Amino acid sequence: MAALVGPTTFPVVAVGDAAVDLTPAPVKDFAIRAFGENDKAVLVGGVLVVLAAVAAVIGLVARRWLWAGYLGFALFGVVGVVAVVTRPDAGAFDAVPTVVGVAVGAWALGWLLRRAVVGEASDVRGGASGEASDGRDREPDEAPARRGDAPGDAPGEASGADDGALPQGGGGPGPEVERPVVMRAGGEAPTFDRRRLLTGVAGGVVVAGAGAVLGQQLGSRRTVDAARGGVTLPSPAVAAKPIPAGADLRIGGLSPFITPNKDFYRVDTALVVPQVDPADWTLRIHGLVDRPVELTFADLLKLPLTEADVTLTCVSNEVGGPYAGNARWLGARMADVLRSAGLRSDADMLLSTSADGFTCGTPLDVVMDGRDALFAVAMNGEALPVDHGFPVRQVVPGLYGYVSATKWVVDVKVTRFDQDEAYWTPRGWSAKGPIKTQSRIDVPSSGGSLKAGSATIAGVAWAQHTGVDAVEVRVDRGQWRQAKLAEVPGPDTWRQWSIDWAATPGEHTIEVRATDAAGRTQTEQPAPPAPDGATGWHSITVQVA
Ligand SMILES: Nc1nc2c(c(=O)[nH]1)N[C@H]1C(S)=C(S)[C@@H](COP(=O)(O)O)O[C@H]1N2
Ligand SMILES: [Mo]
Repeated sequence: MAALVGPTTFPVVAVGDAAVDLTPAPVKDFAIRAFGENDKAVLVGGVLVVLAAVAAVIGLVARRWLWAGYLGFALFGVVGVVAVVTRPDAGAFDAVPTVVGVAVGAWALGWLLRRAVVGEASDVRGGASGEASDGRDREPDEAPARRGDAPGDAPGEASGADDGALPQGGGGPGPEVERPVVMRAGGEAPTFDRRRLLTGVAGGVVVAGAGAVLGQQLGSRRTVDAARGGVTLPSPAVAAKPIPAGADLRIGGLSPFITPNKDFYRVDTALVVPQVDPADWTLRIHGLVDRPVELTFADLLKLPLTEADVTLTCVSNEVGGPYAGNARWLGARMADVLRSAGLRSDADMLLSTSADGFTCGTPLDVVMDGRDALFAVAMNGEALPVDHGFPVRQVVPGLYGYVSATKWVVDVKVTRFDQDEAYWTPRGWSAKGPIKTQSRIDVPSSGGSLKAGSATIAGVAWAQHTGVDAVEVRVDRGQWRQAKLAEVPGPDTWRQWSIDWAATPGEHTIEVRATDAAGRTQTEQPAPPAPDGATGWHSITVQVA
């Protein structure tokens, strides 16, 4: 997509993205579970740690054989270029930042070595301690003893990633630092000055960091933020049902009925969020249709828009997990747009693609059955936040996000499940992902403690597009008791529930289960998120004193 300044043209991101795509599903699951929404920071950190380690090795080698250092950079560059140009949204042009980066790196290597090698007694270090020949001993071998981000300790320990680059460039443990590297004609044997090397590296890191920050500022982010601020949302042709006053029980610690945008969970494969300028955005509908359609953002805003309250949930959510959120969406009905293209009768799947190449496969019959499946432009009264898909994303009540909720959507191919496959399908997740009924205890918090006496147990339950009809709670495997249900505007949102409890001192286990409007009660049988969503009852333990 030429319309985008692709973040994946940056090699760190491209290598990270490639790592995301190549990671086996179980490892990815582990990462999502272990690091949650920080998994991206961990991954980028891991790539940087590996980079720093490789750079350190190149630096050490280059002190002996400068040509080997340059060769190292070249190999490095090849890895970066391959990672960048094999990204789904890449063109040959995208290799430029990597090539420039490697060239600058190679130049910096030469410069640093020249800077660090001190030949003459009269060198610039001067000052009180004039005798230069021992200048190198000024910093004894307190080798960069900061923290031991061991090279090769990939993603796991990224916390020190930022500092990693700095000390490592200074070379390894002491003795080696004393050894002259580059011979000069005549005069004294040159010496290797660690301080000059380190200050050079530090200067380089500062310049590079400032450059990166500046690049971000100048880049697309600013344009897109401005464009987002400039969006005027049309009023809906079909307004959402008013939210009943009793939809929010207003209990401390209980998830509010509407999740504020800033608190809404985020799950996607994007290491750097795609910055899509609505002025350049188009949505192409093609494939098994009579008349392919291409819509601009302005076109989309001119369509009659529908407003709907819909709870999104992620298939990766563990029982009791946080990957669920409820928002008011505004968007064009997917069914209207698709119908205008003329659907062929043999189609059964929509393969949607995001600006960064993620794909998603959605059952066509679900989108066409009259529910509020939207090409959404707004979330809780504002243009979609960039993290949540600006300028346009899909929202389909009743389907997990990975098979329905494409953010930054730019392309919809009308196709067949037996002909196309979406991103997660070959990675161990089911091709179809209807949401499984779930209930969650928000208060008291799991593992928490409370005072004996009258207490409130409360949470949310969801069975999107069917609706929640009952929630039951039991303590210490006693009798199931019916919880009080909050009101809901329809079947597509989660439903708050609460129940009073006379808490007695000691440790207690609280369990919850929901029954949907079709009379199906959640199964007790635990299942992990993969391949099509976790099952089982949410259970917590609390201490009452
Ligand atoms: N472009 C893109 N859209 C995506 C994804 C993604 O990885 N890339 N992930 C999906 C998944 S798995 C979920 S659960 C929802 C989450 O939407 P949110 O981040 O707005 O909560 O987005 C969906 N849309
Ligand atoms: Mo998801």
